[in-house]
Amino acid sequence: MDSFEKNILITGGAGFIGSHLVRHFVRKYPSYRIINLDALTYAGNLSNLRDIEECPNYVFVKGDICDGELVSGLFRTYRIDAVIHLAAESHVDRSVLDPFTFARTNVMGTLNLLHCARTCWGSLKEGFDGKLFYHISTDEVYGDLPITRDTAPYGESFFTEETAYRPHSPYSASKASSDHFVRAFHDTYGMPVTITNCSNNYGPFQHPEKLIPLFINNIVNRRPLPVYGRGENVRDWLYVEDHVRAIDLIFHARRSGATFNIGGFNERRNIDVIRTLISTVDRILGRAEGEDECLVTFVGDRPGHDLRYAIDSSLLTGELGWKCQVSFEQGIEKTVRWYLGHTRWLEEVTSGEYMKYYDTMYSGRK
Ligand code: NAD
Ligand code: TDX
Repeated sequence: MDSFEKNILITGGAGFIGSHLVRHFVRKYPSYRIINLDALTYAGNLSNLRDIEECPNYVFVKGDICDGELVSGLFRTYRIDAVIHLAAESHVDRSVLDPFTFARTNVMGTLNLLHCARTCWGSLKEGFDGKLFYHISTDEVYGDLPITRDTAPYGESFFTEETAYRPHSPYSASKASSDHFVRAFHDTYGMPVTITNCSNNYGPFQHPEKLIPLFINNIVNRRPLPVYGRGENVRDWLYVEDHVRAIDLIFHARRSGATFNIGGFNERRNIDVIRTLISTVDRILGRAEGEDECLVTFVGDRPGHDLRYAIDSSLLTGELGWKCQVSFEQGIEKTVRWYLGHTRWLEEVTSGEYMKYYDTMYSGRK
């Protein structure tokens, strides 16, 4: 049990970013034991991690971050040294329909993890020495930015680590609240914490409720592409593996109390992202150029739709030397090819079939 150099609790490791992070840590750091705690909601899928599930430094636990007894038990059993907390309800549209679920998981779940960490670490001789609670958060906590130019970057202003919080959606309000709790545990109890606020991720294993995988799937199947409003909203896109490399660097930098913004300086209007997806899918499938442009369907806007996100990540690039390695063009090519090659995964996720499978296979498995 204690032969591992570090025991790291990663929450939400069966989700999109979490599964990339778990794989990265399990493979790159065989001396760390990774304990993946995930409730396997509709967004969690263990087939994202099939290639590492037999690794000796990997443990999966199906459970809810709101369950105090379970989480405290994990801290004791595995002598957790660090938490990288990703488990969350993550889809803005769902938060509009059901804000309570977002408050429960994102706010109360985070508070429960903090409380268990504090209680467990506080009872040790060494206290908080060598410990870290790292919270993975979003740029959406800062609200949105104006669009003042017609070409990228679409405005003069960017979110920095000093930007005041001004969340608009129930999702971003819940993430903002959880960030505040994490900082409160640092300021009040001296818990070593780090927070990162990242822009929109994309890549393999992202749930097809989100823009990029949803639209790839719809283009392939020639279904309408529901563009909210006029498609003029701007997002700052980052390939998921670049995010994971940033998390690795920041985790090991151990800057207690620090916040870093993570973004690719890669702003795109939604409509331009959609046109890139159409041309990429059509080219790879050998369809005539522009053939699927007719699928674009402008629909009613998302309530409270944030206009523009743009991250200034110069603190991270300057202080820790992080650099985005995958360009948007490369990332989209890899992502489209991945989804085209994983139609069974997409079918399982869209039909909910994977959840039935894991209910029987994994419930109670540790
Ligand atoms: P996701 O929805 O793909 O995955 C979330 C995971 O959390 C799922 O595996 C789910 O089963 C698990 N989960 C949900 N509720 C849980 C609970 N109560 N207990 C235990 N597990 C639970 O999300 P994602 O896109 O991978 O995002 C991961 C984290 O990164 C989130 O905290 C999100 O706010 C943050 N983030 C995401 C993005 C993005 O673009 N996707 C950008 C910045 C920050
Ligand atoms: O069908 C759609 N049509 C559409 O026009 C969908 C699903 C989205 N959109 C628009 C809304 C946004 O402007 O595309 C943009 C991206 O939408 P999402 O993929 O839902 O992402 P977003 O709302 O920007 O939030 C994402 O990035 C920040 C993640 O879901 C969050 O978890 C993360 O914190």
